[in-house]
Amino acid sequence: MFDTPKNIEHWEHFHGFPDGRDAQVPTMAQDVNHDGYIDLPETEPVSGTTMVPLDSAPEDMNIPHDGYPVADENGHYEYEVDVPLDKLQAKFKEAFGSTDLQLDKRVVYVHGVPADLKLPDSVKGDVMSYDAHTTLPIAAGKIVKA
Ligand SMILES: [Cu+2]
Repeated sequence: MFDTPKNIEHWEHFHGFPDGRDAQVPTMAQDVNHDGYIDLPETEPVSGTTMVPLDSAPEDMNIPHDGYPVADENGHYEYEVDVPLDKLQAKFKEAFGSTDLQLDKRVVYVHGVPADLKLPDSVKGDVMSYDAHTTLPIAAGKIVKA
């Protein structure tokens, strides 16, 4: 990733619908409260729910924690991890009732703006002890088969 907010951790996951609906990337149409931000709750109608973290151990499916990549001074980071697919599928089944990840129906989100960025109160997205600064989407992309 290039040009992300620098020196902070960036949560990233694939999001999707457990029922297999084809998730889409958000557009400005998702800014339903017209505050200029597409926050996490506003993404859900088109992109579904948070499913699998792209963190240090995706197979653990541990979403709210500090195991995500951290951008450097230039807002750059690289992320690559080998995932034991059998473990991920077992965990995915616990959460969503199927071992089928349906990657072609999912959308990848990257999140995270600096904690000192002033956000309007209308921006939502608290997850456990993390607030909207951590969960605010900064990028989204549809997964396509290479
Ligand atoms: Cu996410």
